[in-house]
Amino acid sequence: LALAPVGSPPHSVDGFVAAFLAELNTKQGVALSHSSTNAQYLALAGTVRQYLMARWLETSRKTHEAKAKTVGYLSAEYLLGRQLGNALMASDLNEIAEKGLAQCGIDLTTLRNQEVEPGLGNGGLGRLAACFIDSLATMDVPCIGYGIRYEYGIFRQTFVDGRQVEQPDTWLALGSPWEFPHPDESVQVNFGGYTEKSVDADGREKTTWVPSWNVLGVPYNYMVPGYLNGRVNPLRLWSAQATKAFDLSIFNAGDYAEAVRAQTFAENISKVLYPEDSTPQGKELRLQQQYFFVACSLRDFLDHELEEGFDLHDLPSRIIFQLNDTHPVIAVPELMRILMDERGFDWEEAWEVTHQCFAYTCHTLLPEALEVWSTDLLGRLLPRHLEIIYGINDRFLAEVREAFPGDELRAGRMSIITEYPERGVRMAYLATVAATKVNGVAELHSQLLRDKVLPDFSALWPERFTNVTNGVTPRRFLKMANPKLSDVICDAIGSGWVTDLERLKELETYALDDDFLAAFREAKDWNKRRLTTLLRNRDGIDLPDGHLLDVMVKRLHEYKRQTLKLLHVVSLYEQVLSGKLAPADLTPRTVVFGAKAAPGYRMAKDIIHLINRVARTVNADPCLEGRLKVAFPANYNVTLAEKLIPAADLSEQISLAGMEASGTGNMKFALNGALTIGTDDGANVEIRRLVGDEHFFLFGMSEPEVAALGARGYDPGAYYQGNAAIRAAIDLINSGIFSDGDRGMFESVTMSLTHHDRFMALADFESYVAAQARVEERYADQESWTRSAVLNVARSGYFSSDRSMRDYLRRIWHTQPML
Ligand code: 26Q
Repeated sequence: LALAPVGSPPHSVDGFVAAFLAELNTKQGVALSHSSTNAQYLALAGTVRQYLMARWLETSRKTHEAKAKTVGYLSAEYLLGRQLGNALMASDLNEIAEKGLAQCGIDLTTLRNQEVEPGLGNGGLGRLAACFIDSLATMDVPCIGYGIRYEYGIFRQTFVDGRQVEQPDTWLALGSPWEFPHPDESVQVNFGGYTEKSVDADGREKTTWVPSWNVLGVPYNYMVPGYLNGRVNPLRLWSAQATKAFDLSIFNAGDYAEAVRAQTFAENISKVLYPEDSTPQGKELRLQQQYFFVACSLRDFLDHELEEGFDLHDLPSRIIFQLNDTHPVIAVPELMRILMDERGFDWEEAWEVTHQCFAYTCHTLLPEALEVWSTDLLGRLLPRHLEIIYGINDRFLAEVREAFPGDELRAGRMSIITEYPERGVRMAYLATVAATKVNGVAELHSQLLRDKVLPDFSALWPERFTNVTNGVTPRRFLKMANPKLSDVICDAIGSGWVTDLERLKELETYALDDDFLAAFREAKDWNKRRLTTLLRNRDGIDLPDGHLLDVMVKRLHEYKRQTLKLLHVVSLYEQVLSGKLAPADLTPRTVVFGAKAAPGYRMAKDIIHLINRVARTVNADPCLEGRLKVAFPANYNVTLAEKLIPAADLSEQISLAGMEASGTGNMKFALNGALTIGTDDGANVEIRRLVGDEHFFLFGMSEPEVAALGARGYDPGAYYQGNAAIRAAIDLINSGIFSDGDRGMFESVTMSLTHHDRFMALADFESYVAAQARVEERYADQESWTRSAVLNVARSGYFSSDRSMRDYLRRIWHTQPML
């Protein structure tokens, strides 16, 4: 008996109100008159879910029926941001919900603000995954996002006396209305134990993995709605639970307390997101997380997505797994293991299929950020996988020796196994050997990946390497985050840009239209007022009117050079203090920082402390006449980004050239009409090329210049001695003026700058200050500034994640939209 899938409530205010009240009464169990904001929010989410449900079921049916090739996006992180606004937008329910709720005496904005964002990622890489799955759904491409349902996402940052203090992110505490748990589709994941060799009836050697413990992966489905197109793809996040075997037989013999302890042990696996570190620590739990979600995901796809009896030799026609950095690379030996040990493939057959099923994206250039797992740990946790990795390496090195006979040095350099500082598996090498394609995330980054990180591999397999420049979803980061500018754009060129961002080009002619410029500026002012209200309520920060809003928001890392921005601020302050600069000659400016530091990254935390202390002193000093302010709202996240970015005038993208793989914040700012001050790094290179030199403030050394200076020997002390402004700024920090007279408080930061300065902030300082002077000059001419801002918007269509997805489809995945 084929039952039709459930229908949606009627797409009308009445239909909506009926569905909403039914949710409130029957699911939340409260009457409207007695309902809390949270109950109302949960009921609203449930209502919106009802509208998406029929599309979800229909998408799944259609995809299975077509046996379409699917993208399996494997990512340890998804930095989704709030769901409600996106779901309303994607199902065209905004107006209806607003009116319907108003009839119930409820303000939609209040309910939106009730939502705690799922912060299941650290920063760029996790947010990129979220943008990509949005674009794939919007482009009608079958995709399953696979990841981990962390019980605690990225920590909540607070400041205590200006220092970062982390609080657990309890995002699930008030309910999680966007997920559907499916305990019925749970998957068992094995760990530990040993392997056994035997010979089967045909005389073939067979390996059996005898694990020593296991956990259960419970899938939680999230709906990923395409924009107004009826498609709803799944995001499947795995949660770890103890299995019966785990708590009853292995750890205990009727000992209840021990059984509960074992349960906790299992559930720790998906307990908490690891904060990104400048140097990965090789923590066992992190490896458990990686294998856990990857094993669940492969099992899920093979057993639940493919039809019964599917011939796995044809697997590449049905799936391409995209590895979001090396975090999921253990999927490679896992698929090999399944094909050989469970499905009877021989090595060559299994390798052929595995190779075709994976592609790898690298997101870094910093050598210390590349993951290496000790063979000790791997062998203990996943003995069979380590054997397979050795097998992959042996065959790979044989190929290298054949291609470069006698070149043992090369074979040593390329080995997946390193011997120093201990024997370990270089996950980036494993990924590169396994993948059909390896890509960097911006043109410069992909070039440096080929030339500096993996040169031997690109010599061996030049055609394997490619670039796909990152992008951002215009739905969340322009239409939703910046409704005023979106209206201004729609009034001029219609609404096609929302799914075809290159159409923003049509705005170019409006850059000379006074009415358009006025409307554009009005939208920016509205965004600033909205931000002012938010920061007053959220942080007790007041933003002065009429200031240039200068924004640097991103994770705190030395290579990103928040200290360069800070030195500029300190230098301006010092010049006023010492009488070199009249306060009246300062361009009124508010510098906004937003940044989390990894909890174990000492220097990053010291820099946060310093920024807060500088802010405290500068903001309180009347000598500046209120013309220079520093704002550092705590806990920068997607929700805050959506308010900050649309309000910004100036976007700070000032990493040392060659260090920032791409950046994606840079794209969000340009798309929202901020001008960029930036180095020739990551995607800045492409932004500048597209928006034009006159509309971008370039400064600093180029990557080759950085390399040359490094080779000559860089001496930051010489810049400190030789540049009076640098010296005065650093001396001011060391004077104790920001630290109640304590001259040693920020020694770690100033000593690092003057003695090591690994990221050459001092070398770029003069050029940066000169570029800031050009900023001020341009900003003084509001008309010219606004014209540049408009052209930034008009020329940023390339940075849509829809375009990134088209590039992946064509160059890497070889799949098509279903349309
Ligand atoms: C690794 C091991 C142990 C614990 C944590 C980690 C870890 C987690 C997250 C390491 C790195 C990350 C995230 C990296 C990241 O966000 N990279 C950024 O990726 C963006 C998307 O491609 C780029 O735009 C940025 O340039 C890049 O820094």
